[in-house]
Amino acid sequence: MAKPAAPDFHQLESLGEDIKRYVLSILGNDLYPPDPFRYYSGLAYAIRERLIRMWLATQASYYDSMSKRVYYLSMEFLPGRFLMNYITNMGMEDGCRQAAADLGFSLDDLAEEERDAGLGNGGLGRLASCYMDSMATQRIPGYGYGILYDYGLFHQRIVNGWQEEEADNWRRHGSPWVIDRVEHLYEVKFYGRSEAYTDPQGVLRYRWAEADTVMAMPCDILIPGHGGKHVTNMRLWAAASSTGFSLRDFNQGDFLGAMQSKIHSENISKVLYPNDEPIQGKELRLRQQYFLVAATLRDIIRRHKKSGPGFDEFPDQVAIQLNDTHPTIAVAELMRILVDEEFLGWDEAWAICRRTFAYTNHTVLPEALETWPADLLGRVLPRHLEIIAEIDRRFLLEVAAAHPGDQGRQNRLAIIDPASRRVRMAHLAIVGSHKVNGVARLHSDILREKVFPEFDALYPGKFTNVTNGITPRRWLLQANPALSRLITARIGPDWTTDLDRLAELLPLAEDPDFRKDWRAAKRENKKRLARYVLRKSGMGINPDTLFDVQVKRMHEYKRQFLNVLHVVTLYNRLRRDPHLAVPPRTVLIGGKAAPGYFMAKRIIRLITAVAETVNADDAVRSRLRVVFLPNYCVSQAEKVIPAAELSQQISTAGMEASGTGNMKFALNGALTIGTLDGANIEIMEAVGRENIFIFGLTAKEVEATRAAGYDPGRRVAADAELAEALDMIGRGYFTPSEPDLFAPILDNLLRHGDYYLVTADYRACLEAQDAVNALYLDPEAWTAASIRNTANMGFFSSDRAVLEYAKNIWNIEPLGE
Ligand code: OAK
Repeated sequence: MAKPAAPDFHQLESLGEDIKRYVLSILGNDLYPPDPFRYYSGLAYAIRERLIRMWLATQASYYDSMSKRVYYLSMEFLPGRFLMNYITNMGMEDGCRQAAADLGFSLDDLAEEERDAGLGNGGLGRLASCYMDSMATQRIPGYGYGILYDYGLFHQRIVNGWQEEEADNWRRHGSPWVIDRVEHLYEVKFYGRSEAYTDPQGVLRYRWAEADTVMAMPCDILIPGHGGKHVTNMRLWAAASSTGFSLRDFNQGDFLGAMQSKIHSENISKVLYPNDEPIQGKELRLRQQYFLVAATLRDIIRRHKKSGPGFDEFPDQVAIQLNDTHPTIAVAELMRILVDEEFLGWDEAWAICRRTFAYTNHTVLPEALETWPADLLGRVLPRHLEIIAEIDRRFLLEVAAAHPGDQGRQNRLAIIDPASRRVRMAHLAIVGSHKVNGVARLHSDILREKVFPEFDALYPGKFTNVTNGITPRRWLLQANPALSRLITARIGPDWTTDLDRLAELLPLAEDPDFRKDWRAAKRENKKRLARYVLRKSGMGINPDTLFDVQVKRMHEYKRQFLNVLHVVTLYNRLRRDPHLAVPPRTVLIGGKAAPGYFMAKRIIRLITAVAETVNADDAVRSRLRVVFLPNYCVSQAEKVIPAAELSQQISTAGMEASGTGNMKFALNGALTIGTLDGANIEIMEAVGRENIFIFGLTAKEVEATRAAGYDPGRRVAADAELAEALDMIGRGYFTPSEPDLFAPILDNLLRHGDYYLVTADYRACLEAQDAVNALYLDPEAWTAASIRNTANMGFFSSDRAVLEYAKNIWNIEPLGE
């Protein structure tokens, strides 16, 4: 495929004039002095105008096709920045560079002015955004639906070594990409009660009485596919009060009282919950979930009715994908609409529901399986609790018929746990869907065999796997121009939409000239990252050292602590032997901790403490540097990942559902050091066992080790280097003024059984790191392995993933050209 030709309506000639006009007319600003933020905004509006024209031009074909559509419901999307992604996907890069230069700016500097749209916590939200890009590129007719939070994920600052959170008011300076559709407001109800009545035909029916209402306003963000021929819409709902404010209270002088109900309503879309695991029992979170679901189903049904067919054809026209259990109340809401408002019979409505919904599970952490107290759910959504109880009653009859007399099984499978009276959202999602998928092969096996085996027995064939993927447009083409140019020069540009084509690079791993160019591209990215680190933290890092990177949310199961133990051990070895034959290293670690996650915050403090000590030690500082990268986010990932040489993916086996960072690193030529967890296993199979550093217990061994009663003390006693590292951390070597700071981390390890098995995998991790060092000392062999990583990553494109969903779960054909 040749580079996409810019369609006429891109109108690159007038771009410069358009930018200036927007600075004046939309921003109401002077052109002088030339302020980069103003010019970024002007450019953004100029792009937005072209994008809307494309959207209108392509919508017609979309509607004409009358094809089935998928609705991807997610409480989180994590798009990051839009400008460069739009420009690359629309094929406007050269024109935009020229226009920016004519105005006295570099396009890259303007792009740096954009704030990330951080409307997600991590993996689940970023995956949703990669899927939007791939649906647009692969012309799969669909929509993303979510919430337009006023405040996204907090900004992380490091103050005296500790994480501090700052509110992320991402729209404060305007958001050119968000199109408010004020004309399509919907009402969403909460509270009140369910009221029985008899209709004129004498049938007993139910309605929702005395409810409060909140308005849902759709705000659209358009997502252009690569080549600019197809645009997908991400519709995010913003909450608005239905009543404005109480004039009566206001006139009586109670201004704050008058604002109360307005504030209560608008709180719904105020802020993203900053946890990367479910939030239990928070009423506002439940209201957010229902708000998304109610507004979205109204929109879907409106569109369905407009296109003609009745409800019996609904599942042939509509597929709804539940991104984890967060939007699962949709099962009860669709039943409510069909039975209470459209007057369908229960069985008919239920068949429609089950054929419409599918559910993706993104975690096996037991503490992360979402449940709601029935009382709370019944107070906020009274009719839904009744409907869930009825779904549960009928479902348990099915279970009883299959396993007569097995009350234990009924209790285990029940949607409403009879013991705790909590609603198990995963059970509702499984019962109400036709397919349930995990996000990597191991994860899907664990779901079937360990987490939901009795559901799997009851519904053979319902459980399936779709291994995650990432978009090669953002994560290679756009983030890594140096490597993309090199790849395109050798194999042409088609890899951007057909990632398997990267396999054509394989023979080039044997070509010394190509390896040299490959190393030069990596070095350019390392220099770019070094400039960034210098700018952000004032610290110089050396591009001629091994860049060893672990960036992801801070969580005990991800084992940033194991990484620290390796660093401390390496530090000790270097202090003992300054001539040790290992390559100099820069260890970069970044990630946010949930604000209430005590242990994760302590681990950040440990990393910053170790960094302070190591970096200040003249005896080792030329051989080892440690950097904590504050505020890890999508735009930072775009700089860090292309520069990485070693990618740390070291979770306790069986605990990371898939991981997607692992894919981004390998695609950019980093070698992985990792455990046999999540998608690491499939990455190993793809790139070859000799091009990856695998270590540690397998998921089955983790289970067996725990079952046998693991004793970390014995392991520590038998390993002098491990004992030394733990001892230094435990007695305050890195924080002499606060020697007990890390006692809680060590207690967890040594007194509470080391649940994440850090000590069990320590020695294997060090041996794998020895192999890393040995290979890195042979640059030609390392580079060949790096090329083989990139060349074998075709499978991990999100294009492949969404096409699998379309075929096996949604039953949707991509639209033709
Ligand atoms: C967040 C909240 C609740 C449940 C799961 C998550 C989540 O982010 N899970 C992550 O999803 C990613 C995308 O599937 C996976 O790659 C990660 O392994 C998983 O932790």
